[in-house]
Amino acid sequence: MRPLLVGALLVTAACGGGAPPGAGTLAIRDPWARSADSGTVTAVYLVVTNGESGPATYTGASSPAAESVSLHETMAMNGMVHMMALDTAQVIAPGDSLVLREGGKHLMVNGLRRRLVAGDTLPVTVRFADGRALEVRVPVRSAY
Ligand SMILES: [Cu+2]
Repeated sequence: MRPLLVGALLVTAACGGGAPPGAGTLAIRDPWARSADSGTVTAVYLVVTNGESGPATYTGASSPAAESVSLHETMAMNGMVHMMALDTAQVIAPGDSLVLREGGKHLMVNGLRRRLVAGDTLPVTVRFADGRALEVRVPVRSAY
């Protein structure tokens, strides 16, 4: 899948000429969210790829369609599945990715202000320590 360079307006100054698309940039790939009812919670999965020459630090996310968004990790302990809130700052080394996927890290979206059904998009803003923000339109998939 092609990386979504939705934050391009904010990062164009950092792009080197002649680099392949997606290289030399901070990009979000493969976003999706689970369908959910209004007033409930849902999870967003995506990959933040750091193609830049320096580290990038994820500091948080938000959505105008939700009360709050936090970074969680799902872990199995003693045969039970738990979710833990992670320290919000996540350093992504150059060439590395922050991977949010089912059964692992995810964005927990709390207090949905509207129902999300398959085919909708959920707007999410992902923020970094240097002040940059990547806007993502996250496609909604059926929960089951
Ligand atoms: Cu969670």
